[in-house]
Amino acid sequence: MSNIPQRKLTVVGGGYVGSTCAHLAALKDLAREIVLIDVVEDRPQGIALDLNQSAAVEGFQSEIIGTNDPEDTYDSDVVIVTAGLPRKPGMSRSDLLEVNGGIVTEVAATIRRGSPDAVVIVVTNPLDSMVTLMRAQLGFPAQRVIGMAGVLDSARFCWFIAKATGCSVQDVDAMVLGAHGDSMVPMPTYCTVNGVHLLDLVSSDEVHAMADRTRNGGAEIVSLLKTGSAWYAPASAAVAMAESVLNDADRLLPCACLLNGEYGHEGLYMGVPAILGAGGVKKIIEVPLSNESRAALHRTADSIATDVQAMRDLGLL
Ligand code: TXD
Repeated sequence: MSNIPQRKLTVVGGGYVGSTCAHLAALKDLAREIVLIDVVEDRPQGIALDLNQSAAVEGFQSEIIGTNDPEDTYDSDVVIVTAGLPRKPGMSRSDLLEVNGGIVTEVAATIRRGSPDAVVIVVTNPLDSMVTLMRAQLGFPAQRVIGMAGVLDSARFCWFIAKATGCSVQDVDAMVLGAHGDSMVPMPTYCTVNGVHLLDLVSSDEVHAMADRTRNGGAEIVSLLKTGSAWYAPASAAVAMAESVLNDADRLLPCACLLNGEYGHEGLYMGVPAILGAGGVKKIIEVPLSNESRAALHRTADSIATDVQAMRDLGLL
């Protein structure tokens, strides 16, 4: 008899990110049932069988259910949405707007109908636009519709800091706010290695180089892979958010949240530090900003607003 909590997690999209989310969630025994749904026939069923057959070796008790039937996702506590096309080399995230907008609209209809109390974590790109669209289509309270980007972008920054300082990545804390795109805002003044300030460890030129590499982190992997985009770190980031919600862990994580005056913006989704627990976003944390970071956050907000307007022009919103 399973002794893990009676909870249901759905992962929409059984591609690279989605199947890795299901795997990580199972390894953490995050939910009794982990539903993996995709439109491609038999694929999620095959992945689920493969994952379930790893349970005997890994010792997890979650059961993965692979399906093409939206009804199997009903009554989910948390839904991670990864359905949609990834970037190809040379594409910007915004190039995915129209096609992924259609997919997100379709997925929202199923969630609204079958999982009206769920917390929804959007992963699909272009992230800030897709989470905006998801919220509009769902009509859920904003604290229950969150975008995943900041945890990933911060984790990338952490890795570069660990390499540059020669310190263990487990001691590195880094923060990246703003849009999930070229205008994202790495925050060096909030980066520490076990309390030691980053700028006391490396030169500001090195910090700028790492911040640039972080901004370009997704594209660097896209150009190496040739087809598709990153999936291991994105899945880790999405599952960390789901875990904080399902376990009511109150982790402070950078997430795309709907701003209501915070950071000088209203009605706009943007990456900001937030406390995530039962019910989703419990609180958005406002941190003091340098003039440079404030200006960069305004620029990032402008780029998100441009994409949101493009969705309106396409008739998606
Ligand atoms: O930081 C972030 N937010 C991101 C976002 C980091 C990495 C990847 N990011 C985006 O996630 C990426 O740009 C894509 O938009 C999504 C998914 O990336 P992934 O690499 O997993 O793409 P795949 O492997 O092509 O998988 C997408 C799956 C594929 O199996 C489709 O058949 C499925 O989505 N799909 C659907 N599933 C369910 N329902 C519908 N309607 C549907 N449409 C397509």
